[in-house]
Amino acid sequence: MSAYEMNFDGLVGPTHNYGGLSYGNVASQSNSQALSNPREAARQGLAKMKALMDMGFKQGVLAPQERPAVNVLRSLGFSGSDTEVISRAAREAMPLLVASCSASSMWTANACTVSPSADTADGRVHFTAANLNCKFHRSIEHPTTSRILQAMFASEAHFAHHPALPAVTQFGDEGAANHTRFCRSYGDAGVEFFVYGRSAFDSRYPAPSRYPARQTLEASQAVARLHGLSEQGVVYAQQNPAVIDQGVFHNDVIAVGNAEVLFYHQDAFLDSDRVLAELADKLTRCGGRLQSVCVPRAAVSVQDAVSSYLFNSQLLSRADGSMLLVVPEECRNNASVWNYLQQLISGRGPICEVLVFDLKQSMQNGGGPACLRLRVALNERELAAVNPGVILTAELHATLLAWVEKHYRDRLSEADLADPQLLIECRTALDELTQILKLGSVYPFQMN
Ligand code: SUG
Repeated sequence: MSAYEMNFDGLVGPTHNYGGLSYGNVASQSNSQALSNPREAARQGLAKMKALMDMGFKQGVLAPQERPAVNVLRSLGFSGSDTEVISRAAREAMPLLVASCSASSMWTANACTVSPSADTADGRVHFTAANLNCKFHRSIEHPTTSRILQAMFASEAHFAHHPALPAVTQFGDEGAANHTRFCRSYGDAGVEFFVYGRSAFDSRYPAPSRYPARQTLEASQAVARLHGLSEQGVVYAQQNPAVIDQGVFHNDVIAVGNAEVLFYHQDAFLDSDRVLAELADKLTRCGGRLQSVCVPRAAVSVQDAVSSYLFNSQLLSRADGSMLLVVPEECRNNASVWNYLQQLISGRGPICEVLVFDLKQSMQNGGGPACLRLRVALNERELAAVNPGVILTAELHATLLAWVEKHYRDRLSEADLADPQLLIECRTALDELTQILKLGSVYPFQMN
């Protein structure tokens, strides 16, 4: 049976703003308080989805979340009518209002971890929503994420959904941003590669000293257990704490993999040789052959990798087996990165083409092409069981673009987040969106 990788991109929500909320994420911190353009952000994301769909890649859409999250503000003690809740939060605790307005669910690589059916004990596709508990504004995503995923992948015969892990630092889980799957072809059993920043219980693992390590080994192990992965089908690796301290807050900022290819920076992992040997060995047992493409620090420094987001790229298999690297515009603007890429595609390696997208609105918050998408490998039967409302077509793309033009503002400042009109605009837009994507009621405001 044929199998595919489908990318579900996050549709940028109408409150996209620069809140400076992610300590350890250099872009988020350096663009704090900048004026955002939610309409442009959503257009940029849709343009990428459309271009990849037009090239023949299977593309889906993941809906944004309800923001401002009035229910979250209520849980923190703000009371009264919805507009009173917002104005009280604005008066008394602006940082909480900003956090409850973040459109951060757009980075769907962090929505959950997905294991395809070929890898799991019960032969279903497994999803574990990520607790994202390192940052308050992201820790509030998972309940709605779970409802949206269930509305998209509803068939119990094909899909299994697990709630987020306990929301404590020992089980910090950032989802697919720290998870890569290697395989010979998408329908074959593969090797799932979990990269963590620290261990919660074992102090022998070195931890970064400046910035937080968001993912723990124990969280990755719990996800592998929940999904019923075999020991032979899993490799764990520790991220180099020195690169976390330089702004590599997720593994997908320093490495990307697809099928049999791992594209990574020389400084990405601790104990690189052992990690690569284990990956190669386990992939061989699945009938594959690991091809690793290491970018030496002499060619691209960690700093350039972080500012250009070279590794936060999508590595996609084309019909002829060669690979395409989808990178943000910032790679073209960085001389050493762009030179490296020119050499890469003119060489004999598996990566033959580079495609550039302008994703500046998302990039300014530390979200590149890879952050914006969740990968789900599906066989034909599973693909047929996906809610058709979320599968991108030319018609859906046009509808979503018109929906964005109708509902989104083209500028948003921190002060605007307290505007009671913004709440009405967002709810009107999201209510319409759930009908467009045929999701049913997934937002707290739809369930009261
Ligand atoms: O979690 N930025 C996100 C970016 C997530 C990128 N995802 C991946 N690498 N897969 C984060 O740090 C910034 C929000 C703000 O500052 O307004 C933010 O949440």
